[in-house]
Amino acid sequence: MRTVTRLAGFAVGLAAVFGATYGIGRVVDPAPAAESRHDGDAAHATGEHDETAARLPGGLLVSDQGYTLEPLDAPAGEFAFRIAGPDGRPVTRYEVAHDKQMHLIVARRDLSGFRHVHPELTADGTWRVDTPLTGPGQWRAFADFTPTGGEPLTLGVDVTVPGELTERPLPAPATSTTVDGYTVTLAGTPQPGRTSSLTLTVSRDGQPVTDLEPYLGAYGHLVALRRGDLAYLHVHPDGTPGDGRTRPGPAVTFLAEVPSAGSYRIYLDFQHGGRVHTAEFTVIAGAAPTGDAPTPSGPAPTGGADHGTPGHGHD
Ligand SMILES: [Cu+2]
Repeated sequence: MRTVTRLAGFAVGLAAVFGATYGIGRVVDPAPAAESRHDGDAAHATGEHDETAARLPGGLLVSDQGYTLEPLDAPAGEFAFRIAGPDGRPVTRYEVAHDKQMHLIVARRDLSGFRHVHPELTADGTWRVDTPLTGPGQWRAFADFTPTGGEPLTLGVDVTVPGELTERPLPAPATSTTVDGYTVTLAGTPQPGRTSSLTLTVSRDGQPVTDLEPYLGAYGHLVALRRGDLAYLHVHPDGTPGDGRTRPGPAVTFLAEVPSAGSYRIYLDFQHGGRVHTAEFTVIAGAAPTGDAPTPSGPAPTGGADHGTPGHGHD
């Protein structure tokens, strides 16, 4: 067990360095396809790394603004990490954002297995949580936090869980899915470079759900991960519970801006019946918008898994 843990930790280090370089290269390089032969030059082609980091989407860097995400050896069944601060010591003081000092989001690199959990902080600056890594594979862990005296940050690190790996294909884009007996529909398509409205509507047994419960200070939380590099976006709803205008469902509207065209997996956390549920969608940013009207959304190849009926989802 110890050996496995150490090996996994070593792999984490390698992946983290690679991930950071890759993220910088992607953004600095104006023409990735044409320039890809010059990988070796990309890292030192510019002295603007700080500016570059400021423009990057969240979650691509393991270390930013002096703060570094460090996974730690942990007993089986537990995930542990710390945030090293600019002085190299573990950070022990954090601001509360959305009811928590630390939001830990994990997903496999194939965008399956998403979990959003809240670790416990111990006095020495170690964060611990029952492991959300639910099976073998290459995982990305995102720590979303605000250190006291610092800016909000999302740092990301790769974590390998040994075992037989089954790569899951990204599900086809869809505007409806089901989870735990709820049907969730999505209206709106994110467009790169500008704010787009995404409205998610929750129903159960054909009835709109009008008594969503606040979860972390909102009726919904939306995380989007970009296919290919898992760039991270955390989007909050337009309106908060108790503001006099925001209703507890069935619709929750988010204002999202994605950093580029491409495929994204979006994850909606909402609470009802005392439990948190997560509805997942694949969306293609930059595609023709899907309006509020239930128009057929183009050719939409659904791989035969969807029968084309509203409200029908799978998995
Ligand atoms: Cu959270």
